[in-house]
Formats: sequence, C-alpha cells, structure tokens
Amino acid sequence: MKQLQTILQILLCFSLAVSLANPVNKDGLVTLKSGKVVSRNIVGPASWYDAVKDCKSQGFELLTIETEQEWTDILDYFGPDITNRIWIGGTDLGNELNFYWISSGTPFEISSWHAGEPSGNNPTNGIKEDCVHIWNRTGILAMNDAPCELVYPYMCEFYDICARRLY
Ligand SMILES: [Ca+2]
Repeated sequence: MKQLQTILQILLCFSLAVSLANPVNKDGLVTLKSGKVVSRNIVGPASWYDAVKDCKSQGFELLTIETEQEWTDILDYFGPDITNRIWIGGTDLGNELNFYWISSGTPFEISSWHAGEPSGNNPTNGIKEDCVHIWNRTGILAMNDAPCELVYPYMCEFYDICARRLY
C-alpha cells in the first residue's frame, strides 16, 4: 500500500513538473519569466485576511513578490488587468513599518512603493494600514499599505507540494 502511494506521488509530481514547464497550463497557472507560478486569474474580492485564507484553501498562497524581477514580471503580465487595487501577501502586522511576506515571514526586499508610502498607522485617527496592495493610481502601478479589512481583488501564487516551495 505504501509503495503504491509512493508511486502515485511520483507520477503526480512528474505530471506537475511537465505542466509547470508550460508558460500557461491547463490548470489555470502561469509560469512567469522568473519561474514564479501564479494563478492566471485575479480573484475575489475579499478582505486581506480572507484573501490569505482563500488562497491557502486552494493550495496557494497570497502573492509574494520577493525580487525586482518578480515585480517586473507581475507588471508585465498582469499590469493591464490591475485597473484599481489588488491585495498581495505583504503585511507589517505585529511589527509596524517592517513589512514581510505572510507566506514565508521573509522581509521585503523590493521597494516599489507609491510616493509617500508606506504611510503606516495613522496617529491622528487610529486607522491601521497593515496590509499591502498594488494600486493603479492614475496609471502608475506601485504598492501601498491600507487597512486589511478593505475588500479588494487578489492574486494567489502556486505552492508546489512536490518541491515544497513557493516559486
Ligand atoms: Ca498607505
């Protein structure tokens, strides 16, 4: 029985590897130039918290953008589809203005923020801005921190159960 399970897992992972080698595959995934694999469709809308949960429930993670190349890839491929705001997996929950990716805990290395952002928690009205979205602000796409409860579309990133990693 155990041997059969192992054989099935190997076959599953082999077919997954073949599938991921295609830029756009039948499972609705897109392999970007950097090798990152993301869902082809922007989904939602939902609060940032529900977006995290929804991606996870499907075996994905809310999008991480860990390098400048990944940022460029996302804008090249999805830029025209981002007409307003989409949640991504960045947050500074628990550590004000120290942004990290919720999927891995890795600190931000990209710095593609809109001018004046991240603005952080508002000291006068107490509104917390702890979650990150890509914002199409008059045609310029960059990141902004905003209240996590707001409801926006979002993007999920594939988590490879065979390689046990994000791309
Ligand atoms: Ca902000």
